Amino acid sequence: MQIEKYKIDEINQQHLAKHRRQFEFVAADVANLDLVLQKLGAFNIAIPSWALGTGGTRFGRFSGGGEPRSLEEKIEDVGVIHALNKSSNSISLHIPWDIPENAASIKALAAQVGLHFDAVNSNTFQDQPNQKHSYKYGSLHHVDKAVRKQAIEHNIEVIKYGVQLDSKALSVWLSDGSNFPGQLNFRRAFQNTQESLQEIYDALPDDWKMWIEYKPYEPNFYSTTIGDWGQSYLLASKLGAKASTLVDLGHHLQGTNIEQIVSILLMEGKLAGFHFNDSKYGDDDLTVGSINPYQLFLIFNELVEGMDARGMNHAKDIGWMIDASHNVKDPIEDLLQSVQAIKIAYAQALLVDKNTLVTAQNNNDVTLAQEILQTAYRTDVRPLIAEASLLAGGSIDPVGTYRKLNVRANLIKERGLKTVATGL
Ligand code: PSV
Ligand code: MN
Repeated sequence: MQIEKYKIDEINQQHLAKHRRQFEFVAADVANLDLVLQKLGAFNIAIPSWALGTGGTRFGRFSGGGEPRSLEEKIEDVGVIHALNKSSNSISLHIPWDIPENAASIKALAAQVGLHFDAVNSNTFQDQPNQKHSYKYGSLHHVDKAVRKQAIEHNIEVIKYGVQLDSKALSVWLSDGSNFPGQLNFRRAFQNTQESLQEIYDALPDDWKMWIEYKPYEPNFYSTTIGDWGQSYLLASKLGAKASTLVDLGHHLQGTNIEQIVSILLMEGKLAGFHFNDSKYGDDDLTVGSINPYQLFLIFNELVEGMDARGMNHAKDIGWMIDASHNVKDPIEDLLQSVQAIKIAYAQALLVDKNTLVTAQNNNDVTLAQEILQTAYRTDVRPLIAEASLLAGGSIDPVGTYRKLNVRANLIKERGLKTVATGL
C-alpha cells in the first residue's frame, strides 16, 4: 500500500497549532535555524530489507501480521516509512535473503516511492540449500581454499546484483571465528581473510566502497576473526582507499567508548558508516535510542565535529543505516522510532556550542565542557525534527500518523495474518 500525501497533510493540520507553538519556543534559541533545518531535511537513514519482518531470537520467532512476503512488499513498506518521515529514502539488501530477480523492475518500483538502493550485504554466515561447501567453520578465513573461494564468489555475485541496482557499496560482515581455544590459528585466519577480501576488493567497480563490519562475539564465543575496530581498520588499511570500517553500535563489549572509536576512524578517513541499534547487554538489536540515548548523542557529537573538521557532507559522506531486529513491536513503528531517535541525536549535536566548547577544553574547564554538551542534549529538539519533516512533505508525528491511518490493519487485510518475511 501507499500513503497518499493528502492524508498525511490532513492529520498534520490537526496538530499544526500545537506544533507551531512548540517550534517557535525552541527555534528562538537556535543559531543558524535555517541551516539546521536544511541539514535535518537532507539527512536520510537507510532501512535494511531484513528489518521489515518481526525478528526472532534463537528461542523462537513470533511473527506479526501483514509482514512483507517479497522484496516488492518490503519496498512498499520502506515507501510507507519514507512517506511519513521523509528521512528513509533508501533500502539496503541482504543477499540471498532478498535477491532482485528483475533489477530493472525492482529499481522502477523503488523509484516510484522515492527510494534508491544503499549498500548490498553479503551472507556467508549461513549455508544455503544446494551450497557445495559449508560455512560451519567460517568462510573467508576458512582453512580450506575451496570454501574461501566459494565465499569470495558469493561476494562478487552480490556486487553484481548491487551494480544492477546502482548500489555503491558492499557491506561485509563475517561470523568467522572460533568457539574454543586452540581451534584456530589467529594469524592464519586473519591472513586468509585479508587475501580473500583482497580478491573481492579487486572486483569492486571504481566508484564502489567496501565496508568491513566487526563484532566481538556471536555466533562464535571464543574469538571472532574481525572482532574489533582495530582488526577491521587493519584490513581496511591493507586493502586500500575503497575499504573502511563499519560500526554497528551493538558490536561492542559493555562499557566501550564507541564515540572515541568513531572519532579516531573519522580522523583517519576510515569510517564507512553505521549500523544503528541499541542494546543493554550484547548485540540486542533494540530500537535506536531506546536504552542509551545519551551515548547516541555523544556519538553524533563526535560525528558532527569530526565531519566538519574534514569538510564532509553530513548527509552523503557516511553510510547511515539501521540494523535492528524487533521481537515484539510492529517493525514499521519500530523503524519509525529508530529514525526519529537518530534525527534527535543529530539535531542535538548540531546545537552544541562548538566555539565555547573549544575554549572550555583549552582552559581545562571540565564543568563548562560538560554543561555545554548537556545543554544541547537536554534541549527538546523534536519540534525541529517535526518542522523539517513538514517542510519536506512528511508527517509532524510519523508513528501517530501511521496509527491514525491504520496502516498495519490494511497490510493484514492485504497480505494476511500469517506471513513471514525473510531474514534472521
Ligand atoms: C551481525 O550481527 C549483523 O550486525 C550484520 O550486520 C548482519 O548483516 C546482520 O546483523 C544480520 O542481521
Ligand atoms: Mn550489523
